[in-house]
Amino acid sequence: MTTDQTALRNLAIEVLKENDQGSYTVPTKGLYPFQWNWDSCLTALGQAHFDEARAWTEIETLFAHQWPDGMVPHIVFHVYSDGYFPGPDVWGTNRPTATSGITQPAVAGFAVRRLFERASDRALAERKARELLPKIDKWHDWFYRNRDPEGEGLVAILHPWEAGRDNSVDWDEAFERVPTEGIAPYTRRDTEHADPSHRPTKAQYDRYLWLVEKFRSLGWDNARLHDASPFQVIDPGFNAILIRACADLADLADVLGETGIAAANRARAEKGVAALDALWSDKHGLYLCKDRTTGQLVESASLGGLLPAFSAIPVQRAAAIARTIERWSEAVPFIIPSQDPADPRFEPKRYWRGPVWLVTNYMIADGLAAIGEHGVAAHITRSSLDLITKSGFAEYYDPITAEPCGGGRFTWTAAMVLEFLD
Ligand code: 9WN
Repeated sequence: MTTDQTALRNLAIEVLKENDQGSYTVPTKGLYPFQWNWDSCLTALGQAHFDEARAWTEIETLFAHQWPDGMVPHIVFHVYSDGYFPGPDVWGTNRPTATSGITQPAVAGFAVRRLFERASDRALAERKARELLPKIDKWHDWFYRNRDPEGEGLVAILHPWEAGRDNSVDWDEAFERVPTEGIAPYTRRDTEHADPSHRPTKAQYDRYLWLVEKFRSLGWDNARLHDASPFQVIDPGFNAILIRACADLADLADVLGETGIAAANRARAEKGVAALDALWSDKHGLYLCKDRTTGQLVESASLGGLLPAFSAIPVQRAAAIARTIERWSEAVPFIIPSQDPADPRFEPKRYWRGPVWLVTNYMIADGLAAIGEHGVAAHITRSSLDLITKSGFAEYYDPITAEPCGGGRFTWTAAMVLEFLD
């Protein structure tokens, strides 16, 4: 490691420690004062670089709040704070420790396998992996039971916050069918912490809230939510993360001699990979979302369509994704933008409608390196580290100017830097 890299590494560790609340880490102070699901699992990968035990605790804490039906919520509201909206009172999930009522991308299976493989404390790793294995399996089972009722092999998200790509262009059409009448008056808090012109719009927030109120009126009964939701979108990125997690959990279960869990997860991954192919678009060189309520593919070339490179899709598909990233990189100096820069709906500073995010860069680079696309993977890594050097540990970045956007001193960005420097 060069002196500059060591300095960057130390700064990243500082950010992780600063946001550490003891047994969980907040994404950033102010804007996000609770524990978020996929943030925590990716954060653990960073923590493992300097404190393996702390990394296991991060994921353990999240899974201590798994619902009895198997869902792992997207937010755990450990300590009350009125700094974020919507808070626990709006969700009304009646959990012993308040949580939201929806989930997030299932990165846990991937993260736990990676932590296990790299662990230097083997005894600790084996104990923790054995404890987490059945919990993660139960979450995966929950996904396919509740979000794939017809057994097609792909799960639907019922709320854009589940995808973790809140205001992606991918949801625009489906959102037109989500009403806004009757929602309770509300005051946003995010726009006090971040530039409002970079955040989702009021029209989008109205719909986020309508869906929350609808699901709350159904008592957060997951057996009813899917069919009752006017928003059911099959996101290839979300599915690819789940497929990768199933495959990784299967491999981990094999090592630990848990053959039942291994077989179930391998079958889920294989069925998912086969089903994903129906979402491929030759025109865009990536996968598209499918709106389950209409059965139509969504004409939006986004990051969600590149993320399947993280899962075991056919090599020619992953290679085509690499070519798409190269094409996009001719239009913007920093990659990977979250929307095709040639799309008129591309907005370089508005959250998931154009900006670069290090977590998605990490997952795509990981998948491309695994199939031998080392050139593009190295380009993604370089671009990620250039952004940090120029603009610090921001939530996300403008792919044209490298401007740091959203929250500052951001946990998962710092965690990914430790991974990229490795
Ligand atoms: C809603 C915490 C989370 C990330 C998401 C990101 C953003 C929340 C918000 O922040 O979402 O869950 O209020 O904007 O979109 O991916 O997990 O960092």
